[in-house]
Amino acid sequence: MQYALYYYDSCPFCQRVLHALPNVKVAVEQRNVLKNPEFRQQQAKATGRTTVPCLLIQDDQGKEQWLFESADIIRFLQNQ
Ligand SMILES: N[C@@H](CCC(=O)N[C@@H](CS)C(=O)NCC(=O)O)C(=O)O
Repeated sequence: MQYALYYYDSCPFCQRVLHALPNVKVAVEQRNVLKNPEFRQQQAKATGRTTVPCLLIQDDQGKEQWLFESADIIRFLQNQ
């Protein structure tokens, strides 16, 4: 599995997730959607939304799942 967090720095909900990352057991790539508009476009194309934080979960077959809501993202990552 691979994980990528779509976020930007001034978003307080993103900060909540970012602060939780050091305490989870999986590696999460950080994708700043303001510094890299390509990430924002990817998320918008796949989900129809630009809301952050958003976690991209990719399984070993490349199948994608996108998860919104900071509390749900933190809970999900803590269970991995
Ligand atoms: N309830 C959501 C709130 C997320 C939220 O409001 N994010 C704001 C940034 S702080 C946002 O992306 N707003 C723009 C949009 O929804 O397109 C969470 O906890 O993740």
